Amino acid sequence: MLRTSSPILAPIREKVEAGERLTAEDGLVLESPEAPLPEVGELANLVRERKNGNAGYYNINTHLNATNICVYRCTFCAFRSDLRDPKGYWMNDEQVLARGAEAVENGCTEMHIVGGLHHQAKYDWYRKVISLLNDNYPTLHLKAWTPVEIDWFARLTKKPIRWVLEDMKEAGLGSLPGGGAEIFHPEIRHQICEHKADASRWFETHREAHSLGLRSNCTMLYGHIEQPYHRIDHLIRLRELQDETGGLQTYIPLSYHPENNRLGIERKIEKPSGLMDLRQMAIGRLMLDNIDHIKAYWIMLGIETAQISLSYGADDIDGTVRHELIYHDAGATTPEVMSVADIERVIRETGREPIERDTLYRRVERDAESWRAGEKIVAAV
Ligand code: V47
Ligand code: SF4
Repeated sequence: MLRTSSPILAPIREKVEAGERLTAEDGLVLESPEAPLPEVGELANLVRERKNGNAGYYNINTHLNATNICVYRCTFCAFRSDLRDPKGYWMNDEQVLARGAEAVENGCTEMHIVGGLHHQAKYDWYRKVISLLNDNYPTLHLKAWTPVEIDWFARLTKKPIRWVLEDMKEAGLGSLPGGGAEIFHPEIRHQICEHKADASRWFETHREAHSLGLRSNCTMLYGHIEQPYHRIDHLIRLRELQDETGGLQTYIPLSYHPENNRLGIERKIEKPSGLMDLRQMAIGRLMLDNIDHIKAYWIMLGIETAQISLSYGADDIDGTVRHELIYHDAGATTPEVMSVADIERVIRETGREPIERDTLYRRVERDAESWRAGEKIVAAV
């Protein structure tokens, strides 16, 4: 029995206890300052426990951003660079391969690959990033390209999204990360990333990926110029896709970071508070009743907030990570990498049992020299 007692949350508490789906109106109640955060968190924690027991998932992974040069100018982005900016870089085959070697050396099961849309790069260069890594390091799962990139490749090749995904899959693509979602509602999307793939292209990409047997993740970038109803609209759209395809593995709420980007510099938007971070974590868990996992990305949240998040709906804190740029360029002060011993300690301190998973949420079993992915960890829905 829960201890929640706030009248505004009573009808929601009844639904959560009965395992019933929450409506958009319920979502707006959860967003309201009158809904006490500890009680919202308690409800989310109930759902987390029901779905994932005492598990605290992590993986051993690394990031690759093979170029930061980008034709787009998203107003929240601190990572991108112009073509002639000294900060700009574009990796060659040797540099990409060196990252693969380093990843395998460090025991990684996953490489997270996203980046800019370079003005001069041809489609074949992006394909080669995948095929080079897959051919030389076949044990690495390549979680690569957001719908923004897949849409760009479709424009470059003048082919449908499905063709691009099939071709990338043949090259070695393993799954899609959750980025590029930002805020789907056009009132906000037009202001923060007006030219890149819109909501319908984002959904088309994930829908096609799922129909090809690829799994994917999803995100929401919150805490800038959006209102609560934009966030709830975003979550409901994700829930509808999941009802249709079942291909989304995890939801990652992304907290806006204001340094070195236009929203922060020109519009003076500040970083959301830790309380806002926890509320968004909990609301994600409560609204997305059909997605198995909620990720508290420690690089972005900070280790302490990621730990608390494991009692506010999250069951995963992402990976050991290495070479992260997107959040560090935008002001994140978290370490560049966490060792396996540290990540396990961080999870254990919260009372959860650390479980190493691969990208597809299969338990990873290791001996001294090698590892293998075991059975899929099935979350109770
Ligand atoms: O799409 C960019 C966001 C995303 C900022 O799938 C920013 O496992 C806050 O999607 N402040 C990329 N957010 C990161 C991402 C991700 C991260 C970890 C795991 C997974 C996964 C996916 O980062 C972008 C954008 O929404 N972003 N700049 C910023 N200044
Ligand atoms: Fe380019 Fe992605 Fe940054 Fe937008 S968020 S400017 S698409 S790198």
